[in-house]
Amino acid sequence: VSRYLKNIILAELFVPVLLLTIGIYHGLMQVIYRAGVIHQASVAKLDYYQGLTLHGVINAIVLTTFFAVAFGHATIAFFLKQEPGRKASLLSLLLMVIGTLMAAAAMLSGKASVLYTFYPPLKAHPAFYIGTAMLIVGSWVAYWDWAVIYVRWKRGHREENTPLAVIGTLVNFTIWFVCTLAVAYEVLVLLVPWSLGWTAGVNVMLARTLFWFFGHALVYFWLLPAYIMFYTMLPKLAGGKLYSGTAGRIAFFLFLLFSIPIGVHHQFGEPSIGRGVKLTQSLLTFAVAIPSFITAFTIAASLEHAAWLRGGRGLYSWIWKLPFFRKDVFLFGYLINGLILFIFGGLTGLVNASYSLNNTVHNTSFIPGHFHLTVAGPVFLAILGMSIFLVSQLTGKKIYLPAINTIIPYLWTVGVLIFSAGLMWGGLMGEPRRTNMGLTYLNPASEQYHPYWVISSMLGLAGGGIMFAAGFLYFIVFFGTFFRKRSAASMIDFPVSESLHEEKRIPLFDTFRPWLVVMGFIIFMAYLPAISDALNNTGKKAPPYLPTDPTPIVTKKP
Ligand code: HAS
Ligand code: HEM
Repeated sequence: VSRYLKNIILAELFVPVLLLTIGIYHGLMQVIYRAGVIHQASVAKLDYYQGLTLHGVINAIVLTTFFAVAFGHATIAFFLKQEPGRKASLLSLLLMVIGTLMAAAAMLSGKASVLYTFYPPLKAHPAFYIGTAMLIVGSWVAYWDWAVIYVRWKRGHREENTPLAVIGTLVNFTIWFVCTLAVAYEVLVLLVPWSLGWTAGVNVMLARTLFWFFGHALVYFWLLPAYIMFYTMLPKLAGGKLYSGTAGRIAFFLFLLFSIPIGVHHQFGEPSIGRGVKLTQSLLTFAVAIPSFITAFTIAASLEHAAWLRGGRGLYSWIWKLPFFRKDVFLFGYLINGLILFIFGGLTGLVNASYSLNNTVHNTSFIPGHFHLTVAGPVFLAILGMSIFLVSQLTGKKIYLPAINTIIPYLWTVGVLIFSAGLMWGGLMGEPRRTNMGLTYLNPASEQYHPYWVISSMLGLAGGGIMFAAGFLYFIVFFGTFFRKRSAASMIDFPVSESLHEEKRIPLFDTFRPWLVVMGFIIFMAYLPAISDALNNTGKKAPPYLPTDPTPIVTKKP
């Protein structure tokens, strides 16, 4: 790689990981508040909701977007043997960094405690919305540049299968581009004018519907870089081959079809949207699980094949032949732990998606239980592992504390399993999410005290503490590697999995056009009625709440 691209990618890893220190600190604070260890509205001058906003935005929006762009640059350069344009990659980086700094300033000054979903009627300073929009536009710039590189490459390689990692990257950013159009509209047309005081109010239902058009596709934008690693690198790291490259292509294209038209599954409880739309999108949500099931079987088969090559035998005992703790293939440990967590993350997702079951779990701590098994599972572990891998290769520096690096993903996984088990168990007993329970339900001095949730939230605290410890060790390894002496030349050399079977090029699975047409059609059919409902059925005023109290003010004084 050129020095230029190297520096761009390194900046795109360094900036979000530096901010992640704040994000992880607030994760720990969240479990402390939740478990009722402290009974305060703020700690170190940072308010509870301010901290929760910093936690969600930094971990789930900033880190993931920067990483997807950095990894995309590396993937395009490595697999297509052509570096992204200099001007485009610099412009993309600058927009993302300036946007992030604006949003961070708004959050840190306490003027944007609106959580990472920034639903109105919660209102933030315009800098938060504009900064977020700049972060998104910055990622678009990189995508447009890669699309041009791809089209040029394809002209010269018509009969050649596009590398699977490139298909995955382009599918991912196409989903991202389409879904962010809705949130761009929400932010620029509805929220910014309202936040500047130019308009008196917003259609809350429309804003939420537009947000979730984006919001669930967002989770696949987080997930697909990890999937690219599972298909194109994990089998090689395990010492084998990918069982079926065609299965990978089908999975990525299915994500293109089904990632967006399912956002209403976050709005099952909302009165403005009709039952027909909710049922349709509930069923479509089951469809989006199909590419993940395909992935589960394909990757399991690839791992079993690798283990057999290493001499493993038996129905299950082959598993022990996999290179779990080998320092030279440490990335294997990060990826396999992510997959193990995702078995539970996927199953709990299917619980959420079931229209009627959703009633039981919605807005309870079951939901953060689910999503720490997904976004803080395969997604986060893939980001941690690949960020260390890329930093070490690009800077030509050896990994700092390699033995610690090998155990981080295991420690994190144990933490997440305990943490999420606590949250989900509590959630099934009604424990709410996004609530400072230390001030209310877990404060023995409060009339709202609810001792049923003591044990579950303590489990959350224990697991969260272990996650924090793993995060801390990661920072030591990441920054330790970044700042040590260089010992080799800079390069990018991904471990590339070959396909087990000779694979002929099937044109349908190597072209975007038909898939884009079907994607447009399904989105249109699923969302036209949803948007129309949101426009027509706007409700009356919601009861007022105090930020310190989860019950509406009116119910207190009947
Ligand atoms: Fe979700 C809420 C449904 C996947 C993230 N989800 C959320 C929220 C987040 C999130 C952040 O339908 C909260 C939003 C908020 O703040 O309100 N989710 C699903 C479904 C899936 C799903 C059906 N979610 C994800 C992923 C996420 C994520 C991925 C982040 C990256 N989710 C929902 C619903 C809600 C929701 C409802 C709204 C709830 C509410 O009421 O608010 C599916 O895509 C899951 C499919 C996955 C599988 C698993 C496949 C398993 C694999 C592992 C194989 C293992 C191997 C290892 C091979 C079917 C691939 C073998 C091991 C050896 C040792 C050999
Ligand atoms: C929310 C803990 C790491 C993404 C939360 C909540 C807790 C928590 C307790 C609040 C649940 C609630 O009351 O609703 C932790 C701990 C972590 C950690 C202890 C590690 C030390 C992560 C990571 C990610 C993440 C790595 C993503 C990459 C989120 C998101 C929310 C959240 C998106 C939702 C924020 C909101 O409701 O607005 N976390 N977390 N967390 N966490 Fe984490």
